[in-house]
Amino acid sequence: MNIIKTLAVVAGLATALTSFATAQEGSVVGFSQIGSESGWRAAETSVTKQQAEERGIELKFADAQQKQENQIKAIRGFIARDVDAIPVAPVVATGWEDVLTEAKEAEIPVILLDRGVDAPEDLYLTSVASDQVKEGRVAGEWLVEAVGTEPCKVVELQGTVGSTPAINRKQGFEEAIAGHDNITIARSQTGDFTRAKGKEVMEGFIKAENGGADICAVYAHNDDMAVGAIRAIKDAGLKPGTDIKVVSIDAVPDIFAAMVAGEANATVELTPNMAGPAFDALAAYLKDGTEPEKFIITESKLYTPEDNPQGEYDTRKGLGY
Ligand code: GZL
Repeated sequence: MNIIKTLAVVAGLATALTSFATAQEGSVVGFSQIGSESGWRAAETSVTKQQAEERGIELKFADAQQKQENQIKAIRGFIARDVDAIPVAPVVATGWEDVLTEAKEAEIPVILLDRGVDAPEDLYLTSVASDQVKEGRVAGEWLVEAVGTEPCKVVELQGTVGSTPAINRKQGFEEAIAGHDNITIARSQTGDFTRAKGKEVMEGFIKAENGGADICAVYAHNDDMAVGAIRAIKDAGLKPGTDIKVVSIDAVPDIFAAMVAGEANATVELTPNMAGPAFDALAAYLKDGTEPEKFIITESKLYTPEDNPQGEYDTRKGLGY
């Protein structure tokens, strides 16, 4: 390709990139975040703020303290301010149709982050989330592999009641252990994705199951509840990771620290960077109305103590967890 043509191509690319950035530069978005219930949530918040800053987006941030009514109030506030877009991490799946309809009528695109909603798909521009059923399945498949044909009584720490990750991660895990009659879920209760509640509920499971002697494994819908459960197992004089296997989801630094200590066995990674793909889709939409994929699915990778947990801890620590 001759030098003139090359320069023309480079110039074209530069213009495209500039206009892409310009489409987003100076836009104002209102982010309705669930809260700060877990290390992963804190990382998602910090990554979202950093992604906005890198793009020159002004981010209005609202922390709902895990209450849907606070999210709905925040979204209405963003509509009143006529922001350019509203990213939302919906705490539960139901109860969004009215407020999402109000956003649509105000012609403000809504983007769902990390959780889904039971509402018509035309009420949001796109949804960026993991395949949460797959996350549960990967966790279950690890346990099936780990126990073989040995009898294994599992206790389950569920996420927030009515949230799509709690519903889907339960479904996926049950799919994976189906047909393996030696593995049974003996008790299942919500720990609301928090360490404190995870510890409290695990203490109850241990009391109910012969001081924990009858429990083979704990499956926690997120690492924070698993870390709480590890505390409860140790307080009961048992060894997490050996007396009771620990499998969970998120891949936050502290679960890798537990693996280094031999106290956790497996986690399924959930990227905290849902905002990057979301803002890219928004830029294209604001620039020329390009409609993104309705569902942008992030990767789910299994990590065990064989996967350099110290290195994974070092990599993740400081990413806002
Ligand atoms: C899942 C996300 C969950 C995390 C938890 O996509 O919504 O919420 O797994 C967080 O750590 O509380």
